[in-house]
Amino acid sequence: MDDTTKRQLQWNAEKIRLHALEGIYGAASGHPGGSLSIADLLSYLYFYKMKVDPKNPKDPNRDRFVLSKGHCAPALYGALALKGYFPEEACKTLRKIDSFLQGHPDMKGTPGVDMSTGSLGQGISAACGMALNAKLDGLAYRVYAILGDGELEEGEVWEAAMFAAHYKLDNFTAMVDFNGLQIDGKITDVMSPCPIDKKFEGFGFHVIQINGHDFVQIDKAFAEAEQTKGKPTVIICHNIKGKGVSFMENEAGWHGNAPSREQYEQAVSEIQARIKCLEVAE
Ligand SMILES: Cc1ncc(C[n+]2csc(CCOP(=O)(O)OP(=O)(O)O)c2C)c(N)n1
Ligand SMILES: [Mg+2]
Repeated sequence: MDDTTKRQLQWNAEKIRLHALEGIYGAASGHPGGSLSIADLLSYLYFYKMKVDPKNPKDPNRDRFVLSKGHCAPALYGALALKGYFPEEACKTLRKIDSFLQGHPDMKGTPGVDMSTGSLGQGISAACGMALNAKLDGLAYRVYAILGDGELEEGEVWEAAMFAAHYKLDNFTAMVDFNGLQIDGKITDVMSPCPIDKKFEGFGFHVIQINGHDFVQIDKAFAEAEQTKGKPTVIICHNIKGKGVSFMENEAGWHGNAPSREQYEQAVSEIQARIKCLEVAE
């Protein structure tokens, strides 16, 4: 990946962060920590990897994305708006009465959303069904899903994993946002899903581990996933919850709390400063 592409993806990730926070601040509710931690992955998927067209959101041949950790919808909405599925201004209407941007993704109301999610564990199951459909119908699309590391505590995740390996879903790539925290604190204190790599390996996955904020590593991992035949791939992304806002990073308290006005302004100024640097470097 060349430097210009990398900067463009970083720029999009920062804009996703801004849109996520503006929605959460406006709603005075939502999930900033986990939204910020997947902004880089969403930027890569929507602005580099996935074959999708906002003008034709229901194209049967489009790649599919499922946000299995649906509480991080504000980041997904940021990516979809930037991609052109709906106006960026709409991000401010998150969780408002009559808005099409609910607190969790709604495939019937929001253009570009492939699966309604929010009940943890269910998204990956639907994603595997989509991947099997591609195999049965001889379609070339690929399916991507992002799961939380706390979400791995749900038993349904492992039923889906068993299914994906059994049906040799090599067109399916799961990403685990391994940020070490869930709603109540450290995943290792609440109910440890570790070792995550060995578990997925045991369930028949090809396992890759990366820093999920590094676009070069992300790109290499996806190339490896595409070359892996006969089994699904999981990319375990060593991420930082709250990434990109100094006082939110690695703090479980920012799982599901909205910032005050002062905190919001501080967060925006940190992100805007990085956006400015990226624009100067262009
Ligand atoms: C089935 C189910 N149980 C509980 C919840 C409530 N809940 C929302 S987020 C969350 C913690 C998820 O942690 P993790 O997957 O690590 O998310 P992240 O750190 O990426 O925000 C919980 C328990 C839910 N959405 N679904
Ligand atoms: Mg987590």
